[in-house]
Amino acid sequence: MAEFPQLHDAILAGNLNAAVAVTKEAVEAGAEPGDLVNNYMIKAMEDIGAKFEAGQAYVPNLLMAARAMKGSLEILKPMMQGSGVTSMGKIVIATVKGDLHDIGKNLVASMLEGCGFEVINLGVDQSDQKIVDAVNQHHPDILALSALLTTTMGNMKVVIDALTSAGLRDSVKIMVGGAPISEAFAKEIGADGYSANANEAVALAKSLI
Ligand code: B12
Repeated sequence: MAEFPQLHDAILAGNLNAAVAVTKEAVEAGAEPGDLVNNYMIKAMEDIGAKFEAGQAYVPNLLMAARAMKGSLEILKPMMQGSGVTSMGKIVIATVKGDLHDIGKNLVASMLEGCGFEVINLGVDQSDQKIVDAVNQHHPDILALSALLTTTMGNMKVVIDALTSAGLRDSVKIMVGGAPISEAFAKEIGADGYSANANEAVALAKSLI
């Protein structure tokens, strides 16, 4: 199987043009989107995160890496989406208030869409009120919440409490994820499920429905 280390390096360096070019080349060479995402792209984001933590990279580097990752994902997204003819169920997905991280959430959304779910992606920094309004409006089978910061993960509980107050908690299953989230945390806040990555998120969504 062909290897594409340049894809990892382009995202790590935050080089959007190179990331897009290598992604296109890889697709033309017959690479599987899942292979590119899991083996090169996510690895590059982990590596830039580790550099940031070690003081060897700064916020602009994170932003550039994120932009390159998104550029590659845009090319792969159509290949990850199914025919959309039948729906496995409806999912509203959002990153909670105060949190601007959306790469993982969008990856989860793309995988879910690819596996036949109808996905309504609310975006980042979504308040409990906005999320409650969306649940009220769309009546999803599942609400999927993402948080990447230890300072914002508590807002998942705020959303669950707001749904309970609005009398909507029992109408929707709630799944949560993001780097600082764990199974234990999901249980603690009263969510119905947690998964560590986009592949497992699909299996989880199927099991919840
Ligand atoms: C890119 C990035 C940014 C970008 C985000 C761009 C964007 N559009 O998303 C920018 C530059 C904006 C950013 C800003 C900040 N960031 Co930042 N960021 C990252 C970085 C490097 C990568 C995140 C990422 O995209 N990973 C790749 C994706 C694919 O992985 P993922 O998000 O974890 O998602 C997967 C799973 O978690 C799961 N998942 C995710 N969501 C969901 C949802 C559900 C329902 C399910 C089931 C699964 C699931 O599936 C996904 C796919 O497999 C991480 C480091 C890291 N290694 O995580 C730091 C990191 C998250 N950031 C961090 C920090 C500190 C910040 C800032 C505070 C920095 C600053 N001083 O300004 C700000 C906060 C801004 C804000 N208010 O949100 C810290 C968080 C520390 C902590 N414990 O809270 C990290 C861990 C870096 C570090 N090592 O210190 N960041």
